[in-house]
Amino acid sequence: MPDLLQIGGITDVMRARLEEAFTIHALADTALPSETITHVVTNGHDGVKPEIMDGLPNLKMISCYGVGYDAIDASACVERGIMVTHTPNVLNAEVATTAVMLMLACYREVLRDDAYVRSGAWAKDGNAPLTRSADNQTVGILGLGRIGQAIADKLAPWGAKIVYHTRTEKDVPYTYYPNLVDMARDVDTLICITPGGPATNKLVNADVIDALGPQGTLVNVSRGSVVDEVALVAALQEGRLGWAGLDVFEREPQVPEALCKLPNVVLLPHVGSATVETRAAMGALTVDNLLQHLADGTVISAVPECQGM
Ligand code: NAP
Ligand code: 8YV
Repeated sequence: MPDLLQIGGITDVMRARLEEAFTIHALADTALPSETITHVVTNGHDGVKPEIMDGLPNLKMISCYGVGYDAIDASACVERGIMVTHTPNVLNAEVATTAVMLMLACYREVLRDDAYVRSGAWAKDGNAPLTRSADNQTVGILGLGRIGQAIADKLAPWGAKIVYHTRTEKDVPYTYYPNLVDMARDVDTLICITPGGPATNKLVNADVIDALGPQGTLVNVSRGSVVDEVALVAALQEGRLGWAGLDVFEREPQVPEALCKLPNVVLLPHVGSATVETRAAMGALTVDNLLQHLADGTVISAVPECQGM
């Protein structure tokens, strides 16, 4: 059977299916048969480090268990004729739910009020302070792609006015902002859902955060690299930004202590797609891509860079 290198975790269902077609090797295996590895299964966080890719001379395909593939150098893969696949679409609804959940949790102070009940403050001090309504807000989506559109759809029942910023204008019924600072100035909430990588590094900088302002809410479900975390913490501490709901961080799983101490943030451990149902769908597509490539050299969901291969 061909040799498959596993980087990062996979589910039992994925393993059982893969074991029928491949011999699976763990990255930590000291007797790793580097010369014969033809396929890699990895995820959006671990990716494939350049030094690992360099050590696999016969690598033909990388299947990423996730849609974001910024931890894999897809251009280098194209040069070497290595196919890269990912898991678009099957997680759109789940990640959109996470974004909306973070937005609602910020507006309605879910964590503060949960603590209010648990601490006994309700009985001791009376009703909790009022919160802000999440209805009828102007929401700016940074990255109106597959997931961005799903977020816009999920926000419709809340009467949100959707506007967006991307590099290219889309054929959608929402106002387009070619300039991100201008959009941040005009919205109540900014939701980040672009890919990570150099092109979006610290796109949400101090200027964008200041434009969002003291009444503004920032939600990040994209990658930690998209937001300047130092600028974000300073703005939240100084009241220049109102609230932040974050699923992703610059140095996961490390989260700045200063962020953890703030009352005006909701923090999640990168769980945007992490439900049993959605991970099953992502896992199935990850394995289907590997098995199809093994069978006839084609794949179901190549990353854009590899679509001409
Ligand atoms: P997609 O369909 O490719 O959409 C990406 C959007 O970002 C497009 O609208 C694109 O438009 C825009 N964009 C790209 N580069 C940009 C830039 N430099 N400036 C402004 N806009 C830019 O991707 P998707 O499937 O929606 O996924 C988006 C990302 O979400 C993934 O890559 C991943 O990083 C993240 N994600 C996170 C989780 C989680 O668990 N938190 C789960 C899944 C995905 P233009 O090309 O016109 O700019
Ligand atoms: C996963 C993600 O948690 O798909 C993505 O881009 O960020 C998440 O769905 C990640 O890929 C790790 O598997």
